Amino acid sequence: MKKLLIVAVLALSITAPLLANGAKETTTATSAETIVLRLADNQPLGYPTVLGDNKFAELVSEYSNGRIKVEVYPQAQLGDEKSIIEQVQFGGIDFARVSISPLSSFNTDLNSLQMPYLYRDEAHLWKVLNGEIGQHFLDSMGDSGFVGLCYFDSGARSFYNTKKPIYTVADMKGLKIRVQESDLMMGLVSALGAIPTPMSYGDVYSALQTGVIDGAENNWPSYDTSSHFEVAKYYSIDQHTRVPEMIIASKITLDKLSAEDVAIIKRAGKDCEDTEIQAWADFAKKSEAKVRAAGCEINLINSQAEFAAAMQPLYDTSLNAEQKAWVAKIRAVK
Ligand code: GTR
Repeated sequence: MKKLLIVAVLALSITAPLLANGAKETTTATSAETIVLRLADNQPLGYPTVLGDNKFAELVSEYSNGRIKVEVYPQAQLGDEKSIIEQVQFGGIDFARVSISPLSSFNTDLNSLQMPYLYRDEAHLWKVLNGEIGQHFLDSMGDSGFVGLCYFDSGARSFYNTKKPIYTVADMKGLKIRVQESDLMMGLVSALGAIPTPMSYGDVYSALQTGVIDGAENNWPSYDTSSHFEVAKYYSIDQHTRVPEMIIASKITLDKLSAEDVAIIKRAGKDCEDTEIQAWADFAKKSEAKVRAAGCEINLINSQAEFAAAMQPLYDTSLNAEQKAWVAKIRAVK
């Protein structure tokens, strides 16, 4: 009897680590097979994307009658954004909510969706993402080992720094600006005469504090929740990019599931978008009010046209012919 127990325990400890990465299946005598999957996000609890992730998990559970459980790991618990993406690619993590900037290192076609001053406004962005173009880019993730499930809002990004307000392109000259790990973002900052420094999000606060960098760029909610506003108080609204975010699934994970379960996951992905978009609108307003009340010096740049003109060469240098054609299609959406 004792021997049997030991064998059982041993068997469990051998199979558990194998199953811990990717689809984890637990079977009990009475319940049907339960599938446990993990979703990573580098934003904190309560952040709009994490609320969207939680909705996704809730819907997956609801649509599968509790058979599929998605565990959400916020706050970069499973690693920084780049390493999360790599882990999803290799099936070590099942899902991640990520910005498409670092994701574009894995699928450069995504650059077409995040070019500077590409969208006329938020409404234009959502018309593109919710239409055929958006679907095309979700589907295009397959070649790099992902399945794109849905888009989340992340507003518009602007520059902030520790030194001075930015009004003109000349004001950017020589500033060391942290960028996400993305060639496009490197090029964008260089085009303004500043010095791009790629760095993971979690390292930016201390780099600003110690003067390793002079500034960075982000939307209101990230400027707020990262506490970067405490150490870089000049926020200059130039809104150079609107960078959609995505929930991606690991192709390796989804390939292990039944067609029915994949359909459940895709449906939950689509259906959780609205929760995040709603939460984003509220949160962005609150974050802006919070950083203003904290004494940040916030200004509008003099002319978006001047910034757009400086970045225009990127449309020639960082896109291939096919990607340029997608940009033209995006612009044509009315
Ligand atoms: C945020 C985004 C994060 C991360 C971060 C960054 O807006 O939600 O996923 O990409 O920006 O600048 O690294």
